[in-house]
Amino acid sequence: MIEKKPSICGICPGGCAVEVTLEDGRLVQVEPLKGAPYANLCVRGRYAPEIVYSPHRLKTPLIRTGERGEGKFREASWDEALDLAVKKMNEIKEKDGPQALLSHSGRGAFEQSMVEFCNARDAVANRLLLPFGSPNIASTGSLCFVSFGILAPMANFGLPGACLAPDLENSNLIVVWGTNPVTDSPPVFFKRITRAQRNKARVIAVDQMRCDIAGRADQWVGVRSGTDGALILGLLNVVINEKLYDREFVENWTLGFAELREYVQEFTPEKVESITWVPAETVTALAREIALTEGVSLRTYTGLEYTNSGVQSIRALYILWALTGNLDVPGGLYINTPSAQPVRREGFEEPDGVLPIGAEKYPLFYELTRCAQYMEFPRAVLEGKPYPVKGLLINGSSTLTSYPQPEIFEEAYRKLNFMMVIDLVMTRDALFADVVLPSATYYEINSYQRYPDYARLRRRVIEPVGQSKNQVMIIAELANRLGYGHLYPQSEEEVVEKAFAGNPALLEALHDSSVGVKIPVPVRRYEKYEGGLLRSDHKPGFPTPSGKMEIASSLMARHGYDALPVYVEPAEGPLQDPELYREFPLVLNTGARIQSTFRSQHLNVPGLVKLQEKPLALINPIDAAERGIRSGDRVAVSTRRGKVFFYADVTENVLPGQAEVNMGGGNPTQVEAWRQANVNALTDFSNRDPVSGFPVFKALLCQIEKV
Ligand SMILES: Nc1nc2c(c(=O)[nH]1)N[C@H]1C(S)=C(S)[C@@H](COP(=O)(O)OP(=O)(O)OC[C@H]3O[C@@H](n4cnc5c(=O)[nH]c(N)nc54)[C@H](O)[C@@H]3O)O[C@H]1N2
Ligand SMILES: Nc1nc2c(c(=O)[nH]1)N[C@H]1C(S)=C(S)[C@@H](COP(=O)(O)OP(=O)(O)OC[C@H]3O[C@@H](n4cnc5c(=O)[nH]c(N)nc54)[C@H](O)[C@@H]3O)O[C@H]1N2
Ligand code: SF4
Ligand SMILES: [Mo]
Repeated sequence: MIEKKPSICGICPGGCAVEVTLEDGRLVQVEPLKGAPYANLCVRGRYAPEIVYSPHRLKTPLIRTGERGEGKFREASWDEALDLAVKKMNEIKEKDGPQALLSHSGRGAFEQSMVEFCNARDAVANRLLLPFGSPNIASTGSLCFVSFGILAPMANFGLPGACLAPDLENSNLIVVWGTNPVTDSPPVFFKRITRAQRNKARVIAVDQMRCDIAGRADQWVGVRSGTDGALILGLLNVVINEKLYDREFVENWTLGFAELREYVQEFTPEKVESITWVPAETVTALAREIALTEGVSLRTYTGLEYTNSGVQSIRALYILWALTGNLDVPGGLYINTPSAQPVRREGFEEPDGVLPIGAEKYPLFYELTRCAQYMEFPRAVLEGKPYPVKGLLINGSSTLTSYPQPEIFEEAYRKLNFMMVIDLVMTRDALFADVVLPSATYYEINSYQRYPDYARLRRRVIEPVGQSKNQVMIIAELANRLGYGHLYPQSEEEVVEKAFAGNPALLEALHDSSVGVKIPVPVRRYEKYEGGLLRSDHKPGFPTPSGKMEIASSLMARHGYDALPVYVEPAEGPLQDPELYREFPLVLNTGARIQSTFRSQHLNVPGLVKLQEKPLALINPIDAAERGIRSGDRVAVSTRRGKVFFYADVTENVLPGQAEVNMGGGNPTQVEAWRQANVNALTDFSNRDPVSGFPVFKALLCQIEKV
């Protein structure tokens, strides 16, 4: 029997509206849902049938029988596996204290009900361990999003990044800086940018390579990886010295302008050219265009996060937007009023008297996320600093492919008393676990999806594969066994009811609708800082300690960082380490997204692998010619840390002197070429942004040779 149903894509948390085709109850095809809002469908979504029925899916709980990392397991029942997990957790608690357990969640744990019922807000760390007594909740927020989405905007404006939304529809100029919206999931910004471009908005992309969006932009500004901070200070130099800034805004709403004016003097366009490789004329022209165009919006994301001055560079970028009169004006960087989404906090207070690991080393990260910084996990396990950690729970994350120098994390995993992994497939992390639990995909669960202006129910499309379960229910079962199940919903029905508890009429409408229901959105108001709309006391200004936009940030200063958005050269870079540069003469950038994979995922799905069978190292024709390299050649990419093999893609899309290398390889179920190519064996565990603790993934040095 063939059946078509409206549904929500179940492959990533993007929540695209789709129509699924079922043949005798089996998912066979996915298409965009015609006429519905948010009906995007990326190539990964199209391959859903191959993904959900992959032979690599975990089917039952597993208990380790061999050595850690060896991959020997036996099947177990849910009861046996969960009982064992809870027994081990309680043993650690008794012997070493509850803080000796840490949880880490990642990109597989972002489904909305998971985020809202199981995670701490913003940093998406699973808070299961808080009632257990441990403050050690961590997530990929230790290396993603938090710099751009929390630390930088909070230091400047007292607002999270979610409040800063480019008003693309009204822009005359759109600057896309260090992000490739084509790979967003879903690509909502990309669609909006394309539409704006058709309506005559000019688009400029500032990127270390000619990424998709840069190829479609009116202008690509190619910048040496990791040097955006200098470029932005150079733009500020021109804007300030040519008096192109918004004087009224500076006088009334900023703190620290005079110090900034003095600091940017050294960043002349000529000096900036020598640092960033962006021609001095381009620096001057770009500064003038941003300052003189009315309605300039900005979209940025991860491209600036992974350098030695990541947080500061992002702060500088937002400051440039504000000073050029582009903050909260039509066509500019619009400020959404802080949202009043329900936060389920009851029973989830942080335990007293013990801070999560990383809190002392990265105090601002801790203050604003209340999470552990996972980069400090190996030290806690291997050196007992700041105190010993003995147990680890991982959900929806592949840390050994996503964190730098996986061998350091592996060494820590070998020393643990207990480790558990919840995933769809056997990851390299899972090989080290005592207990491995099979998660269902989002096609196999009941839940809901809220968009800014729309809501839908997620209705189970197919039965869970094998004995896999909805991860929210797995967490709830663990909580039950730990004695605090009352803090969690006990069924999927309860999840949905609780999610819309504040709006029963909406829930009723959702139950009656197969495609979803519109939600009213507040009318737009600009320059909200003047009208007291940003602060909880309704006074004019920003919700910062001074009430101003803090160019000189009191929050940064209070934690011992530079108050100004200072630029620091990449620690492993041509200017900072000329001797190393002779040995490793290419600037190394890693991990720009490709469409067919999602970080380490889908490299075991034949249809998607076919789209890019091999992990690539992108290199400019000039550098390739010097090395006798042609596209398709097997090449060794080496850094101070090691050597990994990739395949060359010789392309003008990367700047001469620089290389872009694919990320995601290194997991046991992946096809051979990718499995052998974990780029993070080349990146550096110790080289970090001192504010966020994020690893410097995007500004390193390498050599590439033909094999
Ligand atoms: N060198 C370099 N390294 C990087 C980056 C880079 O650009 N360069 N990017 C960084 C970034 S931005 C991030 S966010 C991290 C990615 O960090 P991770 O979150 O570790 O990334 P993924 O590889 O996507 O791993 C997600 C895991 O979740 C599983 N999963 C998928 N769906 C589900 C589900 O429904 N339930 C459960 N339980 N599991 C599920 C998948 O099988 C997969 O194993 O990597 C970082 N690492
Ligand atoms: N298909 C697909 N989609 C994904 C993911 C995936 O793995 N696959 N990952 C998801 C995740 S975890 C995240 S966090 C988001 C991230 O979303 P984005 O931040 O948009 O990620 P990218 O597409 O890698 O775009 C980053 C851009 O920054 C550029 N860049 C890198 N370093 C620098 C630099 O130093 N300066 C400048 N100016 N540019 C630089 C890169 O060349 C790249 O074009 O995407 C998500 N979407
Ligand atoms: S972006 Fe995510 S939700 Fe949308 S189609 Fe792709 S995989 Fe599915
Ligand atoms: Mo990410």
